[in-house]
Amino acid sequence: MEKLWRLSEDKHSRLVLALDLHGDKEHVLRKAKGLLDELRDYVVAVKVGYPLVLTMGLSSLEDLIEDHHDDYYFIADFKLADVPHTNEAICRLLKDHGLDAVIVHLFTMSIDKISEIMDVIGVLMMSHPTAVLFEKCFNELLDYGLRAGIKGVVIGATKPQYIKLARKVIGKKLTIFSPGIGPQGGVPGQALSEGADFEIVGRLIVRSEEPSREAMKIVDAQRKVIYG
Ligand code: O7M
Repeated sequence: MEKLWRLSEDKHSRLVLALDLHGDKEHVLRKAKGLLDELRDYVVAVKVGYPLVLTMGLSSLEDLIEDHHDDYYFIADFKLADVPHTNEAICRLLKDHGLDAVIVHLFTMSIDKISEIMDVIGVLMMSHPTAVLFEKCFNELLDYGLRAGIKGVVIGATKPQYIKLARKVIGKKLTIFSPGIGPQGGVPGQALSEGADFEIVGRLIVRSEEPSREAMKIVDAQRKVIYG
């Protein structure tokens, strides 16, 4: 994850944008491009998922990534959960389309080879209240992820006790990404103070009238935690 950490150090930011846009295709194309043009001083990585890709199409996404390849680390959030050879085929295609990292589920125990293709981030603890199976399997999922060569994990900002626990177990071995800030209840900077490395933020920024002002406020809160 050298690219991610290099961008983070250059920008003094730990902000990952969840580019969760859908609706009218032309509007989404304009909005996505506008946000990436506007947020490059504050946002380090961009997470793209099904709503965006199913709206804009893969070739438009490829163009967007090509235009901003040096500004952001691009994360494909398709939460892969297939058999090994299908996961591998998907990752090769994602890599060919310019993505830097992929988010996968760990419980299928089918991701061993994909860490050779691109950076892999495993879902360890989801942010919604009913994600109780993750709590039951926390240690096993983390242990498998480490053995499979993942580089990062996702732990919801709404579950701070698991951020703390994971950090204690893994030390500096993995990068922790934490979503669930704003509408889901997390407060900017709080997950970092519990031990997370990056905060994933969607609606707070993409639905704001002033996205760069919102991003700046979040990064200010993060800087207070990181630099004091
Ligand atoms: O800031 P929000 O709530 O608008 O968006 C949060 C983003 O993080 C959105 O893209 C979700 O799909 C994602 N997310 C969670 O909200 N909770 C999780 O537990 C996991 C994710 C995620 O990104 O998983 C990889």
